[in-house]
Amino acid sequence: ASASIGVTGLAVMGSNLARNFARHGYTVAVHNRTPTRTRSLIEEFGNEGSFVPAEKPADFVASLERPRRLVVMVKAGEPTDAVIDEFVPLLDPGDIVIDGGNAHFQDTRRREAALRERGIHFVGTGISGGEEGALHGPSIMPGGSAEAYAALGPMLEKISAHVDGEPCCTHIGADGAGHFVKMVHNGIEYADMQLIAEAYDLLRRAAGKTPAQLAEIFRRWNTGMLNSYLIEITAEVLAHTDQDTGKPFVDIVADAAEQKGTGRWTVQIALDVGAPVPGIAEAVFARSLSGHTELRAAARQLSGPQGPALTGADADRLVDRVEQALYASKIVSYAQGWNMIQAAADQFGWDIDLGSVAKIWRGGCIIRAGFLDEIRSAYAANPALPTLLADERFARQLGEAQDAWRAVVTTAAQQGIPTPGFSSALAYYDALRADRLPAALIQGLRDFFGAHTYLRTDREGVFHTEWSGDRSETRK
Ligand code: NBP
Repeated sequence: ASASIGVTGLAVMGSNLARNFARHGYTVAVHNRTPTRTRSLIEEFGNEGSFVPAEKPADFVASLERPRRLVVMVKAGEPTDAVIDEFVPLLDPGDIVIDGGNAHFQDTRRREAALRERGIHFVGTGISGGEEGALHGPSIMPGGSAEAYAALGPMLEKISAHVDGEPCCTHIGADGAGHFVKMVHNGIEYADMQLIAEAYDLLRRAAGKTPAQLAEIFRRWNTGMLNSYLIEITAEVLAHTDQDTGKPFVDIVADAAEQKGTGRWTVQIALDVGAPVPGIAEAVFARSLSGHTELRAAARQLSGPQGPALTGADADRLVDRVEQALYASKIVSYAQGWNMIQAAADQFGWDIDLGSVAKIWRGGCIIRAGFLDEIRSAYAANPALPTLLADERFARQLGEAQDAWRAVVTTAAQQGIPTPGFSSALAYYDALRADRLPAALIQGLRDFFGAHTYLRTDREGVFHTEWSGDRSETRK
């Protein structure tokens, strides 16, 4: 046995991760169901470090030092179960199976429990950053036992991205915590992209900016409070010209956004854990709506507002306002994501350090941004912060942005341009800060038609009004 770690599943993610380990000086055992992938990894990149290729699972396992560390990097779902079933009989108590795929956290909890019975550690690990991240340093979110992390964490930390000398990898919490946090990362990524798309749409249609001008605007924004990877690549995509037609690239791409499922999971599971994430939900539904070409075709003749687009100083003012609205809405969607992580941690008994989640997303992952340092500081100042919106600094920034934010939502409505992300974020902000919500009326209606009862503001107890009788109130 000579390899410190093994990777099975050598499609783009697995082979890049294996190369990343090898480039950091680890001897890496490599295996893939179809051996041609293993061979081509060795042929193309074998000289980058020390690899031990194996075609048979038994040889692969035999080449690993103990405790064995075995990274599974295959398609999530049934393929992951198939690989676990194939390898587990070859392993011994104390060995560590790491699932780096995009698993559903409930699958991870199930697998962790099953392997724990056999004395084998299962580390469900979120990995973000796409193929480039896997090769050059991703953000890594491992779940599982503290004991497994002690034997594995230093290696993962070494190959992760680093910001200010700190690794973008930390032990998230027990069983499914790592995959849960990775899922919320992807949900926030959906929300970020939706807000960026709304900013683009509004400035293009309401302020008449061209894709080339917008590329410049996003480039400028990337030097300010919005500084982030997604803003940076937005400028790149908007500046790109289609080589065939000479048109802006953004104009030749079909306007139906696809999704692989982690955004949808985030929303489904948010409902299960009782965490309101309307910003992420709007982003998932906006993608879904964009793909419904039959609905869009049927509704195309519906009338819209007549008003002309903004010009001159008005258009430029809208640019500045949209920057503010984008930032404020971003704070709101991150607050929703963190709130969801906290809700799940309470429900599943995970001891998650909310500040360290921000810390490990500062580099490597798709939502990496300077802004995450501020989230980290907010939790450092108050680890029990109930919502990011209550942090003094964020509260001040939201207060400063709100006039521009409201003007943007107004302009969008007047111009007939959909901005579900901006609008819903503003509604969330206004709902949280409201003294009274109309939920009181909803409770009254529920009691009227279904005797669902209500609580009172002034007295303990559960009450019902005899709506169909004398309207007297009884305590239940
Ligand atoms: P894919 O998700 O396309 O999976 C391909 C790999 O799974 C191949 O190695 C394939 O082996 C193997 N595999 C399958 Br499919 N069924 C198998 C089975 N029954 N038994 C054994 N192996 C099986 O690869 P990927 O895009 O590299 O992603 C790997 C994981 O990383 C996924 O879970 C993905 O969600 C996650 N992820 C991807 C990204 C990204 O940017 N692509 C980012 C973060 C996480 P074969 O060669 O024999 O067919």
